[in-house]
Amino acid sequence: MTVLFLATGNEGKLREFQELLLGTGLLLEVVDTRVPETGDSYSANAALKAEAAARSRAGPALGDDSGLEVAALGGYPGLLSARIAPTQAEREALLFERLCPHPKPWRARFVCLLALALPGRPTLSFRGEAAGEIREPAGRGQGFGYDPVFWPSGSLLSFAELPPIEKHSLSHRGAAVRALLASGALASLSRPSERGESRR
Ligand code: ITT
Repeated sequence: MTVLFLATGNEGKLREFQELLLGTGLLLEVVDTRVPETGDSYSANAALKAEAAARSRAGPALGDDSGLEVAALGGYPGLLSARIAPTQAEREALLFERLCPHPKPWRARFVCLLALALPGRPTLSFRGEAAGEIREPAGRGQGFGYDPVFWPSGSLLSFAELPPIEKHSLSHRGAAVRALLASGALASLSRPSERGESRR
């Protein structure tokens, strides 16, 4: 089985990648790189994470940089989504404090940039987005991060309340992983015998 390293310290992301990559024949192994996210874009930060993991393990690695962008706040917290306050409860409190003066609906989107670093080859990048709105939290204790306060467009449930398979069908991460799978870049990692091809 081919090992694919995943550069993350976020358990919620790990669980989602395990679910999204089920059936690909790839074995995910976490590398907590803790690289400083000094890039000025999701794409740059995702590449920093993936390349650090690929370098340290000398193998193919994925990095995910994602964020929540609220239209009325000019895209805040965006790149800073994980860093506007020390705990998730404080991040949400800050978000609602800023949103309070603005009329509802509070339109927002999640963005996910996925970098695939392959030793000796250029890093590839895949993007996914999910449109929706911010509402009072529902489904606390389920999902992760901002899931309880985000309702994808057309859904009666928050990301936290949706069964994982339904979240994946609507989510920014699900879309980025589908783009990655469609590119064929992962298929090229597994050995021919694992792809069902006969050896000569
Ligand atoms: P890494 O170790 O992978 O960098 P992180 O939590 O620091 O983990 P980011 O820098 O990409 O991740 O920050 C993304 C922020 O957005 C972070 O607070 C996440 O919890 C949140 N987030 C990303 N995807 C999410 C999702 O699907 N649902 C809820 N919150 C999400």
